[in-house]
Amino acid sequence: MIDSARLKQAFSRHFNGSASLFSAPGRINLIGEHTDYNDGFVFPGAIDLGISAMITPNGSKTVNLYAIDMDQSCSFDIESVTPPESVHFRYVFGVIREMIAAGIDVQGFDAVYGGDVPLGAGMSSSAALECCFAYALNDLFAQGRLDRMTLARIGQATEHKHIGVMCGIMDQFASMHGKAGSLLRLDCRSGEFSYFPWHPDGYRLVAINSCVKHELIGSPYNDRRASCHRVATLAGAETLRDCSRQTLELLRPQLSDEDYRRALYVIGEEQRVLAVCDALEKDDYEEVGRQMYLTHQGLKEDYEVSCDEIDFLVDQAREAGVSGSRIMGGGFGGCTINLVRNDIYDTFLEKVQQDYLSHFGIECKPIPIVISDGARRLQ
Ligand code: GAF
Repeated sequence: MIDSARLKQAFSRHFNGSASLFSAPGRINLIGEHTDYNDGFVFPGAIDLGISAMITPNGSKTVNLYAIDMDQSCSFDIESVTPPESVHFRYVFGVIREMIAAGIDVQGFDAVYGGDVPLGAGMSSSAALECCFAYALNDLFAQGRLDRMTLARIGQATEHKHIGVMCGIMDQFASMHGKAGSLLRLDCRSGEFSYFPWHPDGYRLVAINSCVKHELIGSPYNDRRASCHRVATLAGAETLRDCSRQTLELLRPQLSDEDYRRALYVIGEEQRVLAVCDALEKDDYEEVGRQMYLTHQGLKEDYEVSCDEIDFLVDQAREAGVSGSRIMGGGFGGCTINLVRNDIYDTFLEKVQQDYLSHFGIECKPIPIVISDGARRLQ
């Protein structure tokens, strides 16, 4: 997380008085990609990178924001329904609108914020920002009245209505419910979840940021969602959660090849999440890794959300004997998530960084994963 001394310094440069400190994390996802908006299962965990904010009510009707990482300021009236020009500030604007819609009497405030979760890397920097502000405003203006799931849904509604990304609930859910040392399995239909202690003896999780930026705003993510919806509707189901492989095969003559392959991936991914849960019960991390590679294959060939740089990183992992590797998050660049045996960890990371640089002329960045707590007040 960003150094709180840096936040405090920035706060006193821009505003007066003291403020409370809040933070919310980004996330990883072990398996269960693009299943959340299909009412399926996901397996995320919060990480030790995120967004922190110093916030104080200012007794007026004006919101004043300063984003450290961009060195940019923005002010707007709490009642304003005109979104700020900069997309970045629309996340906070959207959270405020959605909190007010949920009945919270949000008043003017001053805030300084920044973070260390890499932007556009598939680690949910935007969910961290939404959850940090949703948590803080709930604490400051509603005495914590809204529960964490409601706050997660406020973050999701912000994406839908103010950013234009029709995302599922996974990222905001993980940022709100994370627990140090545990992954979470969420049933996105019922909202039920359980914590899975994550102590893979002999293995480590590491993300590798390809440093190629994905852009979910615009159509590719929403197009995938629309494909899933078309197939589900044809199957007479609300979502693909209720569409079996057999039904998909029966419908195949009526589907475009693209829609067929999108649904094939999602239905397969549902099975893989359950297979990973079984493997974890037996501490069988080689099987967990095998399922991760299968997920990548599906995301690359059928869901088509990978890219050359990411495929290169996954191929390198396989060649080095890494137990599991796949693209993580929405796709179109970003990170791979890798399950690596301790004995090959250092040599793998050294070689993959060298090879990536000589192949693409870009540096990739390994990010060791530390499973951490969800959104919270720090001071
Ligand atoms: C993005 C979305 F925000 C999530 O809801 C999820 O669909 C993910 O892509 C893919 O699993 O992070």
